[in-house]
Amino acid sequence: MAGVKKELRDKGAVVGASSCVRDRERVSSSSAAKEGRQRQPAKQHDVVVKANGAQQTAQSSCQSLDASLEEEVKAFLINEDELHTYDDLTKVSPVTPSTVLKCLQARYSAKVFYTHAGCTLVALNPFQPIPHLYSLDVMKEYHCAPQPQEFKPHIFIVAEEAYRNVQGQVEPTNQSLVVSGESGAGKTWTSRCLMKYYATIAAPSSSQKCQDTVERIERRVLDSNPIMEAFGNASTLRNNNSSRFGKYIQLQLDRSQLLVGASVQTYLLEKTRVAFQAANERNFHIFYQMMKGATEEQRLEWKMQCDRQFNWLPNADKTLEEDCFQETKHALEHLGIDVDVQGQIFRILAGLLNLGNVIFCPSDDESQPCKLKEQSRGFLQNTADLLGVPSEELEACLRLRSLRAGKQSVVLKPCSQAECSVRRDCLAKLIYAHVFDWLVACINKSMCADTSRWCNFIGLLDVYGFECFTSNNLEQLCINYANEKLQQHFVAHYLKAQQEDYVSEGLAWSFIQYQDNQSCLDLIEGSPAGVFSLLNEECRLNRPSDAKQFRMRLEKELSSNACVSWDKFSRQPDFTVLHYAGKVSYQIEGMMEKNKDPVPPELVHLLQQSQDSLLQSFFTEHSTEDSSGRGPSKVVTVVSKFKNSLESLMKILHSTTPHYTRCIKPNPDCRPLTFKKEEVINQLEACGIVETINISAAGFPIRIPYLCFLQRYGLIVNSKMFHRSRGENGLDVDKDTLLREVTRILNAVLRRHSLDPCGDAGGRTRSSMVHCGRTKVFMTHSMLELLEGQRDRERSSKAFSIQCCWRRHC
Ligand code: AOV
Ligand code: MG
Repeated sequence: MAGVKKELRDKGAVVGASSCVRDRERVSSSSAAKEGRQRQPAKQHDVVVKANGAQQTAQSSCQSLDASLEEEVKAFLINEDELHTYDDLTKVSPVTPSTVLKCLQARYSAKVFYTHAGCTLVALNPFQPIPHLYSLDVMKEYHCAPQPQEFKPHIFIVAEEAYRNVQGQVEPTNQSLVVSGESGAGKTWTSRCLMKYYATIAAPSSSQKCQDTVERIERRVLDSNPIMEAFGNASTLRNNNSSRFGKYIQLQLDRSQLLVGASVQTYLLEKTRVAFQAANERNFHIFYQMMKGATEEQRLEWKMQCDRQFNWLPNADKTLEEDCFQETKHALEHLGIDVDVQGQIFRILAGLLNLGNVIFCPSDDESQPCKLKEQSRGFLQNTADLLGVPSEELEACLRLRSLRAGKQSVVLKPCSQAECSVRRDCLAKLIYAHVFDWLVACINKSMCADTSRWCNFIGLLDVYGFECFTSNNLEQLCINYANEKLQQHFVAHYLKAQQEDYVSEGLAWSFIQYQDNQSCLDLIEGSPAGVFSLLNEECRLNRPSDAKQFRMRLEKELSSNACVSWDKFSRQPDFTVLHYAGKVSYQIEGMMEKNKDPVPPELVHLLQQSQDSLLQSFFTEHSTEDSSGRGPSKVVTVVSKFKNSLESLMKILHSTTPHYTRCIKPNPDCRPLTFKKEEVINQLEACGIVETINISAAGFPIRIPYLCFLQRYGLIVNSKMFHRSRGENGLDVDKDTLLREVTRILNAVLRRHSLDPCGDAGGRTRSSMVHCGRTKVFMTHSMLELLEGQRDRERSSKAFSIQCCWRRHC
């Protein structure tokens, strides 16, 4: 079937670019038996799409469910023992949030974690390792199957479909696997599985020459995970291994579909975490890994003795699986970062931990800069030693601000206690962000193949999931904005596009209501009145930021948008956004500063003098152009940068064929095998799963232009037009004639399968399997299979008669 789809696609047909290849069920009873599945009820939404008047003759008038099937549906719904057998939520009937929920719950109890939802795969997080679910044998099984869609739903079906989609194209068609879901739902886990899958199945066999290089690449690709997770993930209230950055990995494939390289693009690391961790949360894993995994010698060198308490290392006693220093070190080594360079990185990070213990206290004399707490002096010295800078200069940078007085002279102004702490935190964030970016650059250098070696890619998107804490600030606004963008991409791609195509093709469509999140996006990114633009404007004014004033401004400018609300009684100025996934209140205090993210030039200057060659290289003139904070024209705010990077990501996503996986977190406490209905239904509704199911169930994933249809299937009725259309002069007939011929072919096939074109037979009416639009034939996969089967039979019988004729001649 993959080959057929490829051929059709080359001719401009849309052949289930989505993964909704699930309605092939009733065509062959043998395949149902093979799957060991029960015969499932026909789709309730067979009745949703109706042909317009002009094409009514070519359509079936039978739109209702077969009575006996209806009985079956009812019986099915009552018989809850069977619920877990439904592999595709589009087959649950009727599709309502409650039936979908029941089905998912039944499957979860039966330890079945994947379920199709039309064009989307729903993945429920088991919160415990499931032995054998992702083993090498399972991978091979899905990869080698002629039709993996017929196997149990699995993330490997999505992976395999994307892989075959790339393979089948004449024109390169890149693929994207978009994994979404809220924090802790299982996105990163799923991305890891996908990477393992491709690193396994896209590897060349041992007999191939390039084995050495490719094996190295596979290993590097996989090794990028523990590194990025160690430096970019942390334990939050929602997830012990929460991604604090977004990533899009492109797996580069050569002409033979082999993995030859990869590149990774990251999005907005939550660097504030290095200097601030909310109650019961932790810093990035790497710090804990160092603390737990260092040898005595290293501890001494890094000034991280066991009895030391570090302010920026809270909850160090929590034991997490993520604390695996050895694995991180091995991965770094495999990516070409040798032990010496690793030592440099760890020294820098140890410097940051020591910096966190540098505390200031107000000076007795107001004209004097505030002082260092006495206990902090040792930590300041440690920091200076580890960062390779003179401790007096480090102290001066933290306590004194230089101001230009006239053209030449510079005046040093003492900083307040609060300002000193801000400068300290800023230094830590600045350094950590550079370490992270440098690592990503190293990973890319080590994995990326030369452009001449690869021609297609499969992209894996794993961003931080939707978040709502008791206190939310700019970080959450950015994270949730990213999720809104992805939701819009999903809505635009599947829901809108499907419906609009039906309408433009003249098929009347009873529109299914779906939640469009455009107004929420307008609220955040709209210009000139949107939270981001107003925030930027406020930051440009270069005056001390006032949260209350800004809150008033927001209210004045944005109150017409229904997605924002204001709590007049809140103690802190805030605003509440109604996101597609729920309401979130954002604190305004501190938002402006975070958006400006100013870097005192003295800090950059200090680091440029560092004796540590690695640290110094991060701050060469060239690499600090944008971050030095010199001159207002150069300052690009955090939200502007983030918005731009997301726009580039969206452009890439739009240029690829997307495949969606929705991860669902079945309970808020990450407890194994615990299914909380309330929690699940909120996520299903928020991400539009129910609407997706409705549309997919009612829809026709395959669309073939008439001429292309005639050229492929005309031989079934020995059409004269078919022969002409394939001849040198092509075919020159009007649309109506073409439509009549197409209808003739469809009727012939349906009759041969005892499916009355104008009536109801065998539970499937023609109208539920195929429709003729203005320029294309719309059909289900079942119909495609019937046509293909018939075409094959015609071709072999013709080949047989030619052979006989040839033998007679001989
Ligand atoms: P996330 O990526 O969606 O959250 P993760 O992928 O980190 O969530 O998953 C959270 C935890 O759930 C993991 O650490 C595993 O313990 C468990 N888990 C997820 N999927 C599976 C699975 N298929 N089998 C077994 N355990 C699983 V965030 O990054 O916070 O948005 O920012
Ligand atoms: Mg994650």
